[in-house]
Formats: sequence, C-alpha cells, structure tokens
Amino acid sequence: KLKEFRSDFLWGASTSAYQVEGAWNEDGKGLSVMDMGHHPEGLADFKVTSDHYHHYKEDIALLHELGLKAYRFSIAWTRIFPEGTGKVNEKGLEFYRNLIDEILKYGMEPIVTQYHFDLPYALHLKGGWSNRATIDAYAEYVKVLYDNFGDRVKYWLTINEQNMMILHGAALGIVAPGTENIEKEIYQQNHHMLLAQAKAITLYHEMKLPGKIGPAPNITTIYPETCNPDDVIAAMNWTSIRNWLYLDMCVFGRYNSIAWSYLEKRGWTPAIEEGDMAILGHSLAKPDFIAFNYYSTATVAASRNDGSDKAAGADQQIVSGEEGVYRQGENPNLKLTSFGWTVDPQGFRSTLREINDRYNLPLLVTENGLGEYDKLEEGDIVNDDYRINYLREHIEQARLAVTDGVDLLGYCPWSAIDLVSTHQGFGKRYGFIYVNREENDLKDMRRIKKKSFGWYNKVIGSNGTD
Ligand code: BGP
Repeated sequence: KLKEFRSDFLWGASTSAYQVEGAWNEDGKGLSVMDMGHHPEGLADFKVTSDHYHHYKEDIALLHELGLKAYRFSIAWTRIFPEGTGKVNEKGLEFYRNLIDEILKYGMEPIVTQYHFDLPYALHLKGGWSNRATIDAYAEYVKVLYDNFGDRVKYWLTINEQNMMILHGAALGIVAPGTENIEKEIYQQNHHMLLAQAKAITLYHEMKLPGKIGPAPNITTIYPETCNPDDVIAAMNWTSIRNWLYLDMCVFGRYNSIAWSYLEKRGWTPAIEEGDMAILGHSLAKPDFIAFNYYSTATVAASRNDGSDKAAGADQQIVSGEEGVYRQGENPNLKLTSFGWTVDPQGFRSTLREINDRYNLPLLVTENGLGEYDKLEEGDIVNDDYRINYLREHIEQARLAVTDGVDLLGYCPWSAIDLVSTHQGFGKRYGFIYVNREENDLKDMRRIKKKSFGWYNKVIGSNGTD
C-alpha cells in the first residue's frame, strides 16, 4: 500500500530572478554576471524575460489559481546590493517585500533562494569567488535578507546548483581570462562558496528565526554502464565528485575523501586557511533539510584513458567524461527529451533514496521538469501532454520513495511560468503558464494557462493521489 504525501506537503513551482523578472536595470538594480554574459545570437537575453517584475501581481494570482501551496523564487543579489556589497538599494527590498506579501496574502509559502547564478558583476570584477571578500559580501547580503524577510519566509535555500556552477565553471567563464590552472581556481572558488554557505546557515540559526534553511544542489543517480567492476568504480567516483563533495561538506562539515583524493591527484586541492574548517564544521552550519534539483540521470563507464574522454560541456545535464575518471555511457533503457536529456522517473526515486540514506534529513525537491518547444494553438491552447506525462511519472516515483521511507517536504517543478532557459532562450519552455513572446519578439506578453495547469491543479487538490 502506498503512503500518502504529508498533509502539509509543499506543492510548489519554481523560478529564478534573472530568468523571470526582466527589469534588468530598473529601480537601482546593479548588473550581474548573467546580465553581462555572452548570449547566443537570436536567443532571448535576460533583459525583459517574462517581465515578472511588472506582472508579479497577476502572476502570483495565477499561481494561487493553480493551487500552489508554495512558490520558490530567487532574490537578485544585485537588486539588494547593486555593487554586491556596501549600500543597500531600498527599492530592491521594496520589490521583494511586496512580492512576499503578495504570496502570503494567498496563503502560499515563499521558498526563497538566496543566490541563483547571478553574482553581482561588481564582485566578479574584483575576482568573484576567487576573492575571499566575496564570502563576507555574501554574509552581509544574507543578513539583510534575514533582517527584512526572516519573520515571514519559512524556507530558505542558500546557493542554487553550486555543483553545476563548479563543474561547468570553465564553460560558464567564472574564472578570470588568462588563469593558468582553471580547475584549481574553480575548486578554490568552490571552497569559498562552501564557506559562504556555512556562514549563511550558521547566521540563520544564530538569529533563531522561525524557519528552515538548506542547500540546493543538482543531485542525480549515476549508473554504471555495465556491471563490469571498472564501470562501477567509475560511477562511484563520479558520484562522489559530482554529488557528495558538496553535500558532505554542508551536512558533515568535511570534504568527501574520494573527491578530495581526486583533487589531490590532479593538484586541484584548494588552499584552506586557518579557521576555515571550524566555520565549515560549526554545529549550527548543518542544514535543516536538503533541497535538490533533479532532471535526469547520467550513465558512465570507465575512462578509455586514450585522450578521448573530454571534460563536461556547458549543458549541465550532459556529461561527456573526464580522462582517467569516467566517460559518458549509453543507457538503452531511457528515452531522451527533445534537448537530449534522459527521462528517468525511477532515477528520481533512487536519487531521493540515496540522499535520504546518506544524510537522513528531510528532502525538498526544488526543480524537476520538462523543457520543450511548446506551441500556442488557435484559441489560446497549449497542449503539453508530454509535460503532464513527465511530471505525473515523477510524482508517482516520489510517492514510491515516500512509501520507501523518505521524508519528503515538498515538490516544486521547474517552472511556475515560462521563462528564459539559461542556454536555450525562450524556445525551451518549462512553465504551467505560457508567456506569449518569442525569442526577440516581445509580442503582448500575455499569460495563458497550458493544459498542464489544470492537470497540476487537480494533482494538488488530491494531494498527489490522482
Ligand atoms: C537548472 C537551473 C535552472 C534552469 C534549469 C533548466 O540547472 O537551476 O536555472 O535553467 O536547470 O535548465 P535549462 O534552462 O538549461 O533547460
């Protein structure tokens, strides 16, 4: 017999600031690395996106109509501190105060990400995460968030997909041009981000605010391509490097030893200053829950060791391998999305179980969803049955995981409303709500409920049993 989801299950949906808000330079907002990044020709940039900044009341009303119990969004650091540190921008605080009040007005729970890829450009110019001053800037920033919203926000997420930022850092250009040993620098940045996160969680707990806080990496099960023991070891190695390096530090306050020895072999271990391990291992730095994003699984095999196993590219879900560690394998059991990501609902169940087994903390799913080329048909109809199928299968597997014994707090698919995909512009849509624009054609920005909107509303109404 299947167990039910908790009675207070957080049925939600997610967005992030730079992908949904637009108003990239309004009301005193500073520029972020996302604003300044390179945009492929012909794809929507992050200047207007879904213009949620100006449509937020309408959008939140729609999310209430959708039946959401929770809405996950991120705060743009650059609206609060245009220069990353120093002077606070009151207009930025005002926007998020209004947004949070609007969400609460409908009885929904705000789930707030502190930092979703959009590092202030001013900090980037001073070395970004290579510079230890960014750790203090982050602590200063989250203190302002707690002071202003800590009484009303009950769920906080620190850094979105830190592991993806690190693993794809070379492609995303997070290190200064001309850096000699890019990976070493990236793992130094990783160390600094881990410190920033530990400080943010410790401070939150010290302030005794009435809520919970956790990290939000992208975690997935890694399959060995065959039962050849070499492939199994490759899958285990990649699991430690891709998943546990981040969560072990957050939960246990120590570096994962398999990942550490991998860094050592390559000469990529970060410099650890005196006092760092005390911050990382602080008793109050342990998270209250683990949030994670899940889209697809990876399958790997032993490296061929012949120079053909390249490092991962810019698309975070598609790995191609790393010389001497693993290479991408094939999984004949799984279908691919139109964008080449594996679809693996059962992998969702195993991922939930793996995290539960390792950390024994409540879990919160902060992203899961299907990016597709949605089509607006006559009569304002978007028939996204493929999305309904994807989400239904994942929810079924989440329920099996709960039945297996996982404590699952909530499920927030990506995305609440259409927004700009990080690498594929507006062509790749995820929302329950269609936004009537195309890449560089803003059209009328009308909001249109997709077929999945009515479907998800029923799912929530039945607490996931329908
Ligand atoms: C996650 C990010 C989101 C979102 C999502 C979909 O990694 O946290 O910001 O972009 O992936 O990815 P994409 O837009 O590349 O399809």
